[in-house]
Amino acid sequence: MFINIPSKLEAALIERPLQPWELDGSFLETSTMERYRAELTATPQFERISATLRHALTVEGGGYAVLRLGNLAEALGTGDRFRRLATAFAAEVAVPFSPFPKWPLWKDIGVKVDKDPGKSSGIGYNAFHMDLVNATLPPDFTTLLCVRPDPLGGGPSILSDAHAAVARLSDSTRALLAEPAYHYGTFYDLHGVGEEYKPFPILDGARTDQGFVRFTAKMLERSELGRAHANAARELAGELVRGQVSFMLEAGDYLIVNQRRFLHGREALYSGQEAVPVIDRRLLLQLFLRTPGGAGSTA
Ligand SMILES: O=C(O)CCC(=O)C(=O)O
Ligand SMILES: [Fe+2]
Repeated sequence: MFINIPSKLEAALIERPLQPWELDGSFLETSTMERYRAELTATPQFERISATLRHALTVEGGGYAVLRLGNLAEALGTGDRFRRLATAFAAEVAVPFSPFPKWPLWKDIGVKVDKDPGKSSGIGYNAFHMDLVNATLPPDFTTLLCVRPDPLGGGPSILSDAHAAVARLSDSTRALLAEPAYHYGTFYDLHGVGEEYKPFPILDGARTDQGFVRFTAKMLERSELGRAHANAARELAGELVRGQVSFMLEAGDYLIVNQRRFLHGREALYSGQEAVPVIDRRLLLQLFLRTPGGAGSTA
């Protein structure tokens, strides 16, 4: 689901700089959200685009969207003015927050050639996952703002409908996935996402069309799992790949993913990243959102 910004709205957004944001702990302050909303509601068609965005993220079968902010990035640069606008769009969906006390609201995801290639900012295949999978209250939405795509042309994003993938599995596989037999990663000094969840079930049981599918295919390689549970998780990983869509994020594209619906990942960057100067490498900015009053609310 790609959402273009009408040129009249682009022109109005370029003319109307937003004020810096304020934080209340790790969450965007309510007064900032109200101020941004009041400013942008006065621009032509903003409310229509905002409604289109929310619809794409919550409609049956939906769960992700790409706002095409490339012309705005070109006009404003990718510094504060542009980030405030992206923050204002994000705030139309839910409350922006940073779970990492040491990071600003937007976290850089660059390219590190010596990191585990399959992890965030690595150069390899970043397998299907949800962000903060081992927290009791993962962010409702994860968002990625593309500042620079891979100059060598690699790294398309991948998305897959998690509940559709689960629905294609057998009852016995689903029963294994509903057992608290899975674990992944470390949990240290995180805000606004609850407690460490270890071990966790991938499925919440009851209904398959709601709630998180608490999954990361990275655990297949990096966590020690029992054989039957690992096989069930591997089957789910296979179905996610079978149902995937993939597309390249361009400069200024803003991908928003409803973590209760879709899982995300990224294909490998093109080989030869070592030869690309750090300042020219792919760069994304990541921001998380919390639905106020939702199951995950801590505000
Ligand atoms: O690099 C990407 O496109 C995805 C990164 C990602 O999913 C993450 O860091 O959690
Ligand atoms: Fe991610």
